[in-house]
Amino acid sequence: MDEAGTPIEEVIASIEEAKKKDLTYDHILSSMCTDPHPIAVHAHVRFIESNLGDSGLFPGTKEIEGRVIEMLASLLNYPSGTEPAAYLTTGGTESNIQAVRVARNLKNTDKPNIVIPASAHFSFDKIGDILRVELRKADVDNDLKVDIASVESLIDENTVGLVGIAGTTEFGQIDPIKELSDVALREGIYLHVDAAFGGFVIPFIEEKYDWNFKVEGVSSITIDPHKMGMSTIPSGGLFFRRQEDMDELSIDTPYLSTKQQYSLTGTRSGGAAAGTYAVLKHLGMRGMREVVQECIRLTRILVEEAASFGIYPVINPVMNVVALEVPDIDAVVVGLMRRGWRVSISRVPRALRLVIMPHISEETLRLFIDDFRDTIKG
Ligand code: 0PR
Repeated sequence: MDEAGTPIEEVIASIEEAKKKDLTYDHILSSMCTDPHPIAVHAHVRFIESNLGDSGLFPGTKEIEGRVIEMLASLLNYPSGTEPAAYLTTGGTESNIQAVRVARNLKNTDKPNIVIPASAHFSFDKIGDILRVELRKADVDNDLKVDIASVESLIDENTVGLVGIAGTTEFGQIDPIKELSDVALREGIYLHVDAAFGGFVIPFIEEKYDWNFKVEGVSSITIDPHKMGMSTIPSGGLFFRRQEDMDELSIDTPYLSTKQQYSLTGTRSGGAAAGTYAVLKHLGMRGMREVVQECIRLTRILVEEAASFGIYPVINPVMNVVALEVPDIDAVVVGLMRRGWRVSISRVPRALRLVIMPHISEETLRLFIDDFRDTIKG
């Protein structure tokens, strides 16, 4: 740091320099985040100093967190009549860490392992390391859903939990949660569902899936408002079916205004909680459905248009994530980047991964399709 500090105008000029280097979302087809809704930004700024880590000082913010939890609980079919065991996290990574931490602590073993789909998000690789839990990766079938026989073959007496993904990061696929639940119930094992992305999509698409607390064996769920929920970052949600499971996370906080804490982080953004509340309250179910259905409509246009020049998806998209089989994929990605587009490549199989988020308009999508066609034709 400089001894003398810097005048405000110069500081602003310097942050604007950096801001210019950042991309705007409009040409980004690789992200699961999007422009937050303006009402979320307004609410976030209004609560910018609020710390949910010491919520006795911010009872209004705490109340808002409670209302967000109620709204998310209804998306998740949380058993009614009980106050949800849940809190707002910093996102999918924290939620997944905390869920696996509970699963590990509930079972008495020196050599804990969890069985996750090979398609799981890389946050689970961090979890394996942090929590010292062995990761056993189950195969996926031709539809890129986790294979139940493979899951069963990996379970042993040290298995502390199973994981299913409702909306995989790379393909937007939904694992057979009901079948995983049957295995979990039969074997008496904890089941966590990672719906970080899908949690805000599945309730609003036409096809119906078993994926949430309606499925008896589901112990906990991750759902992220800062992805398809159009909230500000960082906003994640973590829900437990049983309060006593969440109690495994409880830490005494003697000198704070509240006696105990469940979160992984200490200081916790009240702004993001307020932002999340504001956008969900404003849009309601109908507004969210419109947002999701527009993303799905555009996804279908993309798939149809790509087929017209001989490019097909690896799986028929379930949600607004498409992976396209493209010859000479690295060259195509470079070509698209030269034209200003940001796209990504899935791991297995390697395919052109595109996420059609709310920031993509039909006009933008059609410009992309034109550039994509040209790039493919070389
Ligand atoms: N679980 C699933 C299914 C996810 O897709 C993700 C993130 C996580 C957990 C972890 O969530 P947090 O990143 O909130 O901790 N999925 C995307 C990814 O990492 C997120 C993303 C967002 C990627 C914006 C790129 C980007 O520009 O691939």
